[in-house]
Amino acid sequence: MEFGNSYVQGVYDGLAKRYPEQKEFLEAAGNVLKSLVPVVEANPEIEKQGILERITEPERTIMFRVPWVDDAGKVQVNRGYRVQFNSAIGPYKGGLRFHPTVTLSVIKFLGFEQIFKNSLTTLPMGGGKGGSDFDPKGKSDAEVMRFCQSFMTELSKHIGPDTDVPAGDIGVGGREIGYMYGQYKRLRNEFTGVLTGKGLTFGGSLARTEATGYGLCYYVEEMLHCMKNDSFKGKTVVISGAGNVAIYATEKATQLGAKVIALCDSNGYIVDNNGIKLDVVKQIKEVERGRIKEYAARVPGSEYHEGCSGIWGTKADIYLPCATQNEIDEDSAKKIVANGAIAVGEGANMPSTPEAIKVFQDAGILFSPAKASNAGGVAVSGLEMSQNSERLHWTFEEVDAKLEDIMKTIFHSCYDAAEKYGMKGNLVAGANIAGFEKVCEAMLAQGIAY
Ligand code: NDP
Ligand code: 2IT
Repeated sequence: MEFGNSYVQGVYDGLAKRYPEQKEFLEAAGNVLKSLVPVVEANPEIEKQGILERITEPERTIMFRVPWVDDAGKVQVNRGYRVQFNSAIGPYKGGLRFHPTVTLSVIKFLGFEQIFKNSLTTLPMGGGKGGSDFDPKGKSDAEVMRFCQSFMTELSKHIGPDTDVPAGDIGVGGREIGYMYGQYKRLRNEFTGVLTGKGLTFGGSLARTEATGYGLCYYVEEMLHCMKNDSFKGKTVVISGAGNVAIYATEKATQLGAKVIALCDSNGYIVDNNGIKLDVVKQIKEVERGRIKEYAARVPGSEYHEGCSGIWGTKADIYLPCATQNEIDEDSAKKIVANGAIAVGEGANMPSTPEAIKVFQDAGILFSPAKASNAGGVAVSGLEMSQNSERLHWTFEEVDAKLEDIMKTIFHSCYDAAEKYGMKGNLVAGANIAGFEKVCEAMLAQGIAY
């Protein structure tokens, strides 16, 4: 990667040399470093104080063995991770991902992105991420419980309500958070807000389940309004994924007057030109933990196609990738542009490859980067921490109104930061810069330990 600045180039080249196998982390770090070149050039303290070298190296990386017993009585072993990336502006905060593709590189990319995302929310949260290569798919409830208990037995030594507060991500929802919370409480004899995304009966926040998907739509609505004098109303929308983020993005886009016509899982995608029936999707995915293919069998007039990438060939006005990283490559991006899209809003973390982002930017379509437009989940996690600290519950309406306000504020921070550095309309650069500025200021103020 070329940066046109010798300091930034040196930082990136150093990372590439030290972590040649960490493809996802290098992709995320390269993207952020590229946006920061004008900031570095305007502020010599950044180089002098080694801010970029420090911010790209986690404060702490914890890797551990997770042994558990399956239903047949056999011992299984997975690997657990928690990367505590940056605590300059608050306790480490970020989700846990349980998926067979989890590696240190994946957790590092997610933890790195989380630093800037959490800063953008305006709330006092540092960046972290964790997870395991455990695959919850096809496991019984009892197996998932034993895995979560074993995972937390080690993780509990490293987290705490004022130290590090994990939450959900791919493969970790209310069920897993509940089992992990129970184990933490058993081990520590403490009832604290050590995890977010908890059940509503034990400290969870209303609207946390909906927050990422709803927040994504609030952000995109504001982007459409401010940059194109437009809105979701009357638009067709393609959404990838069929999990937590995709489901609640579908719900909010529909409430805002759009018609969502496609969803997918890792096996294939469905198209329903009459508009996705979300009650059917919720029944299949949230209640039965089934496959999205079932939808086509239950809803006449809808179709199922094997394979995921075909979803980007489905014509729509707005695309919201909400499944996983690098799900939109250059070819898929070209299809989206050829379909006449007006906007792409990232719900998943880093769903578009750098080549895909270039295609969108060259075509002049609106593009909102993940760390800005999917920050609603962690923002409401921050509000859950506030409620836990004051031992109160806020109403759904109160949390939802705060979420909408935070998402609009994030849009304007990104827009304004891009404009300030001469890149008007480039929300990728704006999000990286606006997220970085607060963390950088805090790091400079706190000095380093000799
Ligand atoms: P879920 O586990 O609830 O759902 C993930 C969905 O994406 C499932 O439908 C899954 O299909 C699909 N998926 C996963 N991997 C792939 C793949 N390789 N190819 C195609 N589809 C895939 O996770 P979430 O909805 O919580 O997370 C989705 C994305 O949003 C992730 O990138 C996550 O990091 C991000 N995110 C989540 C937040 C949250 O609050 N939950 C907050 C901010 C970002 P299948 O069932 O077949 O695996
Ligand atoms: O990627 C993310 O922002 C999340 N998975 C949510 C993290 C959180 O702490 O709520």
